[in-house]
Amino acid sequence: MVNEIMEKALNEQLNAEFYSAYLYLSMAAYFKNNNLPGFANYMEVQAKEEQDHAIKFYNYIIRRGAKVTLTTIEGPKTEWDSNLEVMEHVLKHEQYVTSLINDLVDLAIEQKDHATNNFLQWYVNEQVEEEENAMDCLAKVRLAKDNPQVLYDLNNEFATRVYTPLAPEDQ
Ligand code: OFO
Repeated sequence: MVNEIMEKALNEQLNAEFYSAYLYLSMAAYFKNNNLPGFANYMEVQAKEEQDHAIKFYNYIIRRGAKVTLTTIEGPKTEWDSNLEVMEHVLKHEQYVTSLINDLVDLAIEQKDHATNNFLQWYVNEQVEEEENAMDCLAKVRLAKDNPQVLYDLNNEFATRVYTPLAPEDQ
């Protein structure tokens, strides 16, 4: 059982993960409209992964005998000034998500909810990867900024990203 304070916080993070999925889907649409289908593919895969992050919270809340409360998902930004601005936004967003996860861990410790703390460690590790990927993409897009050939190659590279669902034990 999780207490009401944890239940509320876990539901908020469930919503935040769906917001991340919305945000990345919005970025995918931006890239589609700007004739960068590889970039769009990268963001579509990212959006699917964010849905997995959300469903992992959903499953955990239910397993702990608490109530899932789905609420309105805020509409994300739909326009950016450049590819570079999108990638800067991705990194900033992932750093923000890391801060949300860290706050949740702090709360679980404060509430002496060791099971939830343990559950959240998956997200702590995931955020290391998320920030690393975002930094990597940003560095590549910086290189491509004034070089159409690099941009073309990068678009092809991003086209190869494939969605892999979470393993059943991680869902
Ligand atoms: Fe991008 O890691 Fe979840 O939100």
